[in-house]
Amino acid sequence: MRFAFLLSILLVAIPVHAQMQIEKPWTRATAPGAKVAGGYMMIRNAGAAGDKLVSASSPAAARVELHVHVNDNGVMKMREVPGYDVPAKGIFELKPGGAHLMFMDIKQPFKEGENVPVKLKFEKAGEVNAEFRVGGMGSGAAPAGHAKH
Ligand SMILES: [Cu+2]
Repeated sequence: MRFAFLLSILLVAIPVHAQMQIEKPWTRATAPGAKVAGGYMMIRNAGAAGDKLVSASSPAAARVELHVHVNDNGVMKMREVPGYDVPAKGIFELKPGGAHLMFMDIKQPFKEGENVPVKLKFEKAGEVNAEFRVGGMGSGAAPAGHAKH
């Protein structure tokens, strides 16, 4: 009984946010008039339980969708999905040609060198903020000198 009580205090005291790390969040500069942009990152789950990214939002876009690329008879297409599973002690990677955030109806062009703030919402870890570094137009990897978040 007493042990159970102590355990419950310990569980409450552990900050869950620290278990979810967002590494190298980045996006690309957009052409004038472009309305969408992709967002990429590495989600690292240091926790002992699996978690799921269920939504994302940003003041820079009307909404942010979670997309994957699927091969539809040899044609790569984007699909919206309800979430990304991040395994316990594991990673989930968003990268060009794979899973990505989709900034929809961006309010102004993304400019290289700027940061785009994004609020990520996980099923268990709750909200985690990340700054997506804007790389060059058409770049295929995270911009160099990227700060770790
Ligand atoms: Cu997309």
